[in-house]
Amino acid sequence: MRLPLFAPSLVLTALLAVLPVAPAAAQETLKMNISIAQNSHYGVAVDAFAREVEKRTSGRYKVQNFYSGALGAERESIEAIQLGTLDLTMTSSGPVPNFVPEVAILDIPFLFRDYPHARSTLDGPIGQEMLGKFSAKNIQALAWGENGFRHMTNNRRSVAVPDDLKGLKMRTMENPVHMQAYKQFGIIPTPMAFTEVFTALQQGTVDGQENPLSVISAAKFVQVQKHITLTGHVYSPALILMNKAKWEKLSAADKQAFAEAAKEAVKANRARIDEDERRVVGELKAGGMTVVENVDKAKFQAALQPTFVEFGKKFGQENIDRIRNYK
Ligand code: EAX
Repeated sequence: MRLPLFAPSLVLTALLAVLPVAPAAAQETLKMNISIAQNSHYGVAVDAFAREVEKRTSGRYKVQNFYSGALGAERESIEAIQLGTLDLTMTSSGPVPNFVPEVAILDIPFLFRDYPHARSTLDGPIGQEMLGKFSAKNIQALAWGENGFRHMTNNRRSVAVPDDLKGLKMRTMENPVHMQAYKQFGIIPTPMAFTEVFTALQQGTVDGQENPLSVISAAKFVQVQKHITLTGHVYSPALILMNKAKWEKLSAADKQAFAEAAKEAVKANRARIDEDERRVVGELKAGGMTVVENVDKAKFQAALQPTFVEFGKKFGQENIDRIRNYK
């Protein structure tokens, strides 16, 4: 059979339609990875970051976001940023002390009174000075973001007092400060990457976990956990990190653009947390979880007293007090 004469031109037209149009100016796409879902307090932040970077560099830089640990968990992301195989991440402070030990002081339980205290400390000289510590580790820390105050969930029992935590097998972050404190509670800490937690809870590898309401909601833990207690036992900061060589390559104006974009990201991040703090408890109750809301936090704090003495020696009590009393 003879092919109709117009066939080649049709093929050409079809091909042209699917070929991408070449960009007018040189353009670089940077990869950014987060370990939790797009519909989350990190998702809104990295989306805002991408939007602002593109806008503020007139499209010369684009940020392509990957969610739910598509390019790895948090520790892997930080390693990849050091190596330069990943450009950017927003991560909790969880695995960070393994890279920048000075920052571990922020992971001490009951260090911050409330959100305004934590935010103003991180935005002020204490937080800004700590951001500078990353550069010796081949990382440019663009900004402190936020993960939130962490609460305990589990499948064994409703936790009202610290003694109720004894013997619970809980997934913890790969964070030495958290693990030391949770042992003091009588918890059996099982460190693992966040990307493995849902399955571990579902299969009963661990009884519980602890995370801010924003994470508990984004990860749909209501499907695999029965009890939550609003212990608010530790504030969990987050960070926007970038490969240092990529940062150094930016012009002064582009550095400014990235820094401003990071600020916008943090705004979106904190606004979503404020909203989650109002919304999520209702969502968990509606999903069938028992919620212990009125917690005698002083009891939980008192239970950690021996650990606080240890932390005082390790980090310097005056450094801890400087943060505790920051106004
Ligand atoms: O960064 O690992 C964790 O529990 C973190 O809080 C979570 O992934 C968000």
